[in-house]
Amino acid sequence: TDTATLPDSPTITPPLAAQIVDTLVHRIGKDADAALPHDWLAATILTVRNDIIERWMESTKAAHAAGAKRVYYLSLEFLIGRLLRDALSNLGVMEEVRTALDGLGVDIGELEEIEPDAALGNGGLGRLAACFMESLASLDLPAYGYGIRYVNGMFRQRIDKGWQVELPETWLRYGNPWEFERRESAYFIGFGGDVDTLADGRAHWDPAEAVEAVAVDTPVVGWRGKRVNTLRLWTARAFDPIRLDAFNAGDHELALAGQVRAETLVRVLYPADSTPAGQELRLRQEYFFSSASIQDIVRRHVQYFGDIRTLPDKAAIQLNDTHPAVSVAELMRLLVDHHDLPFDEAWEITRATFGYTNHTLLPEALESWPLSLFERLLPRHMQLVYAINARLLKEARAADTSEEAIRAISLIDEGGAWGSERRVRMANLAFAGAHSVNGVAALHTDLMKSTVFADLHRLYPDRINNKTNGITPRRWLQQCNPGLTALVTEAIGPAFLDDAERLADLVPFADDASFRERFAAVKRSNKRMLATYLQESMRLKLDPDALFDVQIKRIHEYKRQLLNILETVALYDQIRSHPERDWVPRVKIFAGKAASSYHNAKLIIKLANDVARRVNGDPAIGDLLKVAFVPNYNVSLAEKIIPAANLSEQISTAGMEASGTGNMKFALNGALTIGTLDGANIEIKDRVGDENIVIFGMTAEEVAQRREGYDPRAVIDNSPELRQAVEAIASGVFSPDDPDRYKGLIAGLYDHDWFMVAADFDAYDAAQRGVDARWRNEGDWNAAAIRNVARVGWFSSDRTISEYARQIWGVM
Ligand code: DL6
Repeated sequence: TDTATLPDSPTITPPLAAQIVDTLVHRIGKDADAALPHDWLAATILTVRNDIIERWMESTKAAHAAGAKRVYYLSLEFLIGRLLRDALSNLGVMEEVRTALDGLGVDIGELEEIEPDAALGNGGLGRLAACFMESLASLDLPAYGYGIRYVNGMFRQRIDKGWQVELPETWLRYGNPWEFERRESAYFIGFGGDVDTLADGRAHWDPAEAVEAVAVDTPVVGWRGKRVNTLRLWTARAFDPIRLDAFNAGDHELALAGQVRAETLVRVLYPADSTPAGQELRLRQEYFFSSASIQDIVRRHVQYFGDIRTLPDKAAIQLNDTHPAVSVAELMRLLVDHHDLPFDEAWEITRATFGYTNHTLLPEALESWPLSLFERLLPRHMQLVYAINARLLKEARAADTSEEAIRAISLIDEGGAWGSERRVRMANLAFAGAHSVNGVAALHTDLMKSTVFADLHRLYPDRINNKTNGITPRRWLQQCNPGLTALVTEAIGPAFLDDAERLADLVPFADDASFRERFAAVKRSNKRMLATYLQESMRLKLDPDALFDVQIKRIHEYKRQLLNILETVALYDQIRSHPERDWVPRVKIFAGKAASSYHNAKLIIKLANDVARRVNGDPAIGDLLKVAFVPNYNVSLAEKIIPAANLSEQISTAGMEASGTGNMKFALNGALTIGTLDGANIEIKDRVGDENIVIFGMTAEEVAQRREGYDPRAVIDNSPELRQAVEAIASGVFSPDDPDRYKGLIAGLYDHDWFMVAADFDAYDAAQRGVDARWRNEGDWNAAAIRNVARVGWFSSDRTISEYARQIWGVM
């Protein structure tokens, strides 16, 4: 085509359309006539990437030249989602690229839709890591993210007759034009074997097996392209890709076994976010990526600064939960065995370098490894853990700590009860090896001090601090909600694009009736787009004027999707019994994945689907109530649903949700929260004001008190609405094909109800009817929604990262 013709003078950059076609021809090997959509996608990415690479190199060189301290964020999960829109928008070239593609007859929207999600994470923890990477670049802070390049990320969820089916996610099917393999950055990672202790206290570890970790880099573009940082994900390779002796002897499987074993390490993301892995592969993954990252950090430091003892001045390493906690022992090993530092000095350096973030208090999610497994796989690290523990317990004894507290502080859980085995406690190792230990919301941090880390906190009272989570407003407002972004810009100017807290300038507009109408029109248009999408993808017809009530997140009993479903069933019953009443039309939207081994979570998905089938097919209900379980929840789906939500469900049992970040995304997009006083809901309430949020249920303290003598059966019997809903589900009203399907689930409610669903039901139900009443006053509803948008700028991850940078990393 004409546009492919390059100008004669090489000094003039050809127009963008010509560059894209040139890339298509010379890099992809197709012409415009033969190109398929994913060829156009790759050509577009490779073309805009040129500019990104230049900025990337500049960023790296400037950090070197300045001798800058770098931040290293170690995380087993990065839930990135798609990158094209993010990169174009942050570079400010979205319109230019759209126009160029238009001219080539290619719809950029279609390209955006076929880009696979990089789903290298389970949920909140992984998505937080992705927001943090973007904010680090936006704040111009030199940083590396370190993780694993999983070949298959978070599984693809299909809903088959209402049941979750897990299918492999194949995001790398067409290659990944964003990434660069760095064959020169490769490290030896050993497992097993023996340790020889040398006379000087050092040790020589002779691993029984080893793999090679190879770096694969993805550029992370900050807002306005200010800085480009690196997300370095490790892939694994066998040192000997093939054993020729075995191959020539005819044993082809054995010949390739080493490579298969190496690839297994990076094959799949562990499919749970708060259940114990208990599997050797998981520990191998953790050590593999921790060791490669720490070796890389130490190598870079020595190369640029010479003296390993200055490491804490030039490197801040943040452990995203305990998954990388073995890094503490790995750094000690390198310092003591490879850099010949005395143990005490190595320990000072280690503690000054690491920070640790805790993301959950759920006991089942606090990682610990059977000591026998840890010792077999990492014999030298086991020795170091013992040595660190001896030091730790000596300090504890010197501080007059009781024997009971000593047992809680120890890095080793001595087991014993009912013959349980000894285990290595990763949270205690991370706590001991870090100068800062932070929680992710105010309540969570307080609970860390009074529960799981109470004894460690008493010993080191200055170590625990709070860093309330945040979300990047680029992805979660500007990119996912262009309509609202344009409206806000028109009202208050563009300053909020650079400083989300300037959204506060919008507060007075809540009282402006004409602005409220325009705000409502944007929301309605987002709802219409979502309704069209759901009509096309699920063949479900929704009324865009109904109240869109949304609960999207991992399916977990503590998040209480069951409470929401029970209330839905109660509402369904009420509408059927009293059709004459003035009901507010509602659409209940659910989405989320359950860990493949989590029986009750999968049953809750089935229940949501069973309820949806019955309610949606009931002509007596019409459009007054619709229920949708949208399959395959991921970042891209969240970007479609959140801008269309009116009501955000954040209804965890108080004390159990560390923070939540979905709650922030919804509020930023003008949804009202219905929620418990849990996690960051509390801080959202403090900022948006009591009258702009719907709070119900027990506090964390009340939950703890209520457990004593809690009798859920009596509670259910005393609540006519709850009893009716529970009995309907238990008796098979929603599962006529298998009337006993939910007997066990409901029996759990009667029997123990650990998550206090029954105890909070009436308060929740009343709060929902209060929501109906508020919804009827459109002006007031929209005013409250606008105040939510205006007052949650503080939850920008730029604010969170600034706090980490100043108070933990010392880089700002
Ligand atoms: O801090 C990010 C995110 C919080 O917002 C959620 O409340 C919390 O549940 C989540 N934690 C995990 C736990 N995984 N582990 N271990 O994902 O972290």
